[in-house]
Amino acid sequence: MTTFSHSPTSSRVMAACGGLAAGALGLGFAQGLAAVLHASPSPLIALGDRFIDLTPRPLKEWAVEQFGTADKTVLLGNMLVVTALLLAAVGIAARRHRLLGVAGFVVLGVVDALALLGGRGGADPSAYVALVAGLALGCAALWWLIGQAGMAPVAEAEAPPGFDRRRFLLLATVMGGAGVVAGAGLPRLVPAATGRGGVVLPRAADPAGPLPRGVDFRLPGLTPHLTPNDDFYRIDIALISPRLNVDDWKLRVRGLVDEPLELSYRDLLAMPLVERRVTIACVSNPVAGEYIGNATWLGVRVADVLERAGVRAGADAVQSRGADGITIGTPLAALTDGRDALLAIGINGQPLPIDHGFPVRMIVPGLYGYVSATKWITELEVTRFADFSAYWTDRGWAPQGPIKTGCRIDLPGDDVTAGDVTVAGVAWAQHRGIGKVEVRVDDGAWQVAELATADGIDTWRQWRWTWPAAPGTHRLQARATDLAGATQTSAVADVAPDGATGYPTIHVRVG
Ligand SMILES: Nc1nc2c(c(=O)[nH]1)N[C@H]1C(S)=C(S)[C@@H](COP(=O)(O)O)O[C@H]1N2
Ligand SMILES: [Mo]
Repeated sequence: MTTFSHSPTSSRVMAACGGLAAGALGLGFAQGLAAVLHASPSPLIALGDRFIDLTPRPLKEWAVEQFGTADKTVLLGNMLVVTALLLAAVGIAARRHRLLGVAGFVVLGVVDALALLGGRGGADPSAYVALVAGLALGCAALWWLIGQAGMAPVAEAEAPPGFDRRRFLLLATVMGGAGVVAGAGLPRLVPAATGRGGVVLPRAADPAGPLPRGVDFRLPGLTPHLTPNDDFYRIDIALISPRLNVDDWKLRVRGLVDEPLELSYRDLLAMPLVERRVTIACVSNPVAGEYIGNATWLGVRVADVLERAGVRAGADAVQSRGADGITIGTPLAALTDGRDALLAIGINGQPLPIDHGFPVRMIVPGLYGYVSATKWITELEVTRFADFSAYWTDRGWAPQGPIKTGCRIDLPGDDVTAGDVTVAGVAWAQHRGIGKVEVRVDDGAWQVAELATADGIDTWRQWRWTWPAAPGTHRLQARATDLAGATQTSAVADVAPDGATGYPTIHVRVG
């Protein structure tokens, strides 16, 4: 057995380990308890949510640009590192006086409680229970552990009597490990975490019908007409996707309605199911970007649900809420004008993946996701645009977000051989339909591309054009025109506040 050498530095490191271990135990227990109690958000997620919500737009855009959809993993990682440093600091303080350590944990707990309090649409009361229970456990663990070391109250120069460093580290490791096990393990004990595995999608009363012949040129490297679920882009403010259970899920319909409703998943499935192919896009999709995808959606018409509740005169908007706390404002007209606005339960023949909104999300042809595509949806509030402002509107994005006509050049790659070269891509003008796509080389005349067969007006449309490519480096651009004859603008605009514009451009070296 080694006995602790009494250098203050080493004692400080020990104390830091103690803070970390006791903190991990408390935090892990609180995280686990939150899962068991179905408390949302958990202490860590509450912090992350506040961080995401308070991040200024330029920083957020920078993060998305740097890390893409991994931005959340990076944020979670950073949060864990900062939390660990804070816990270690509290441990060092506790070495001076155990009460100082307890005070440190309490301060961290209060910060988290404030995050819960100021969070999106209020936290569950049980979230505070989990936090307080974890805090109490953490404080007790710290008190005990530091006491074991005989560290405090001890003057720095004084030798802690009978301190066994190895035993202390063992205790700290066991304690921290128990925290990790509680945080990671307890949530797994919660029965039927989502119920997704047990969902069998009913058949559509009104199916999408087979894909028309010729919608997909099937060219290697060209975006397929239908986006596989695993390739579908993901954008949301949820640090961890809410895991909802179909047995507990409810959709409240309230606001300016004759009769407020509460629909269960079963109620929803009992309504006529409609299946439609719709291309959805993110307002943050840069010109030629990847935040767009086309899928077959199965769901109930939003209009049918609203009709059951009876929309009152004067309403012009529906504010929907997601279980991650988001609010989304959609024009009432887009939900009731006859287009296929759905409360979707399925995508491409599967129940919605958890990341894409299980069990129910909204899909509205023609509108960017931030004003229409509410995932993990829990509420429809019929209201007036004048009476609310939604999550992204509060952060400077436009209250209304119709999708702008656009296109992308997928082919060819950077290097080709001189001769006939296939240029191809997709074009979209949701709910207006694509009428024409043109390509030009080095600012030459616009050449009309061949269009794939249209699949309705709510999906994108593939296009291709054969380019007699001469050696040299060339600049290719494309532009789309909708069925009403309106061509996408050449004016270059950023994604904020209501969607990027400009012609997609590629440079190709012909050898
Ligand atoms: N609950 C919830 N729904 C949401 C969002 C969100 O942050 N939370 N983001 C919206 C945005 S901005 C887009 S573009 C789409 C993306 O849907 P997807 O991740 O399934 O592609 O979801 C929309 N629905
Ligand atoms: Mo979006």
